[in-house]
Amino acid sequence: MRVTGFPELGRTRVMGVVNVTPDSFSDGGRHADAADAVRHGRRLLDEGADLLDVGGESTRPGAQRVPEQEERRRVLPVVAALAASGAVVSVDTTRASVAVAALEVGAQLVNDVSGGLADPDMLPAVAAGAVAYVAMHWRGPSIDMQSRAAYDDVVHEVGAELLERRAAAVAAGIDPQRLLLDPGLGFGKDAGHNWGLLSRLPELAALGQPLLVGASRKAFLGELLAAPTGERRPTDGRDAAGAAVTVLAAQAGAWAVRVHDVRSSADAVRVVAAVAAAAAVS
Ligand code: PMM
Repeated sequence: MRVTGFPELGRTRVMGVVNVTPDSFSDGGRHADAADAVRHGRRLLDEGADLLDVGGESTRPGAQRVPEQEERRRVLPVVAALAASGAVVSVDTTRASVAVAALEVGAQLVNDVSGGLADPDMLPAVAAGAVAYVAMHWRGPSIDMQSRAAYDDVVHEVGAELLERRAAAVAAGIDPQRLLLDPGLGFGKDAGHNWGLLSRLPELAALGQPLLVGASRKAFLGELLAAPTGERRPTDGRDAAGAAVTVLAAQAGAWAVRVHDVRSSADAVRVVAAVAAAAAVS
């Protein structure tokens, strides 16, 4: 599926995560220093990332908001340095002001986990910037989002709520050709909801917008891979499962997967594309 401003690759893209946060659940603290974060981003590019998602505010369940000035201080130098070296950079923020500042220093995509719900200025700002926008499914701030994890039919409800965000984005002037949707695995969803969404990705793809899927290192993978004692597999032991989700997402035609371990997903999307190409000629 084409997104204006991005060349056709014939396969799912790999978005490498660069969290510049002291408290993100999966890699928090490792790249809190700007120079470290830039080095990490360059390493992810070497490992096959097609684009980098730079974020300065943790969204893990229970997380508190980061003040705007602090978010800017964390994110902008990293976006600027990576964009200046030729990387395609996405900014992971729910604040319009941070998104606009990131676009000014070279970001090409805005990844908003709130789908425009956290900041009323976000959708008009993205429309004015004429860049790609990821609207993720979200039912409220991280501090108490798991209290909203109640669905009769998770795929149906997430799909309907994503279509509402699409309508709002288009009404604000965002070009549908630049709009991506994301089911928001783990955001106001328990493990069963996440597996339900992954089991029916083609229905989400049928909403008609390119999809981004982010399962990397999330708690539901840790629960699946728990030790016999019941202890969840730690985040750094979840990457093979993450690559398996990448295969599922790529087979469903996702535009991109958002991952911490780039190499395994970069390989996985190429395997899926090779099989698809072989199927097309056989
Ligand atoms: N997950 C996280 C952060 N940002 N953005 C999108 N579009 N989709 C996601 O699933 C998503 C996201 C949380 O993960 P992290 O704290 O490891 O970055």
